[in-house]
Amino acid sequence: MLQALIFDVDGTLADTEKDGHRVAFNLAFKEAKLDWNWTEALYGELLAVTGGKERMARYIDRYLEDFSVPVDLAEFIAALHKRKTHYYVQLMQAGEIPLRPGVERVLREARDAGLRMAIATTTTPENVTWLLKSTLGAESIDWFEVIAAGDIVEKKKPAPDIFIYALEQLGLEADVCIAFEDSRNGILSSTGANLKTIVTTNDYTLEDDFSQAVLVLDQMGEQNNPAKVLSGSMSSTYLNIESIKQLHATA
Ligand code: XBP
Ligand code: MG
Repeated sequence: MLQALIFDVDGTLADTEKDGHRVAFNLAFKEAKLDWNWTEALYGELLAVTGGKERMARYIDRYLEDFSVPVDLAEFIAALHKRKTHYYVQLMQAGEIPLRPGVERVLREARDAGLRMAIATTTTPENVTWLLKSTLGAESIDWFEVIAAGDIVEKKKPAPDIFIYALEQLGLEADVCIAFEDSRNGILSSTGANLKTIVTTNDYTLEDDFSQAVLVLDQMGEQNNPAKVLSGSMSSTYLNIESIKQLHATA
């Protein structure tokens, strides 16, 4: 029997990457007088690495030829990342990024159905709480029994550690839970923790390999805004708790 839903955040609950994280990185670079500019296309490449600090480290290592690397690179990156988080939180506070279609409804239906909920994400914890606060109100933070985020585990997605941590905190086995993801790194992480996984794609992840997913949709959708099934099958025209329970039971 299905007991809990475990959600990724970036790309799954909201389209935060292009107009959120990317913009915040660029603001932090500008403030630090770095002439780095992460375009939408470049950011798509950089998303191969999860974690903002790890992403900057990859950029310095692979994309910059003439950059004189600071003696304490980790400290340099951590300071830059702190400013990036500051700008990202500002964007959330301004309510710049809405939840994706169907997300709020699925969360509310899950609560009404008595399902437990958790979050498993690579992003910084305060980014998650501010997204929830700005879209659903401060009380929504308590809808999630566990918010597993950021540096709480050593190895970020695609490693399964963050989902394993969320399961441990819930005190549940993977087979009574289902995960929601949007990316290849995400599904590698969730299925690595033995979780059945429903994927909603976005512009950055449309071409990713989701062969391990129990269902791939373009969005959760709504009654008046149907989801497109990209792989697998669903009995309803949009994702609801009944269809999630059915997928969990049969997939
Ligand atoms: C999200 C990420 C994060 C954010 C940046 O991946 O990769 O790195 O882009 O967040 P997922 P921070 O959706 O798979 O969890 O800068 O706070 O690390
Ligand atoms: Mg994601």
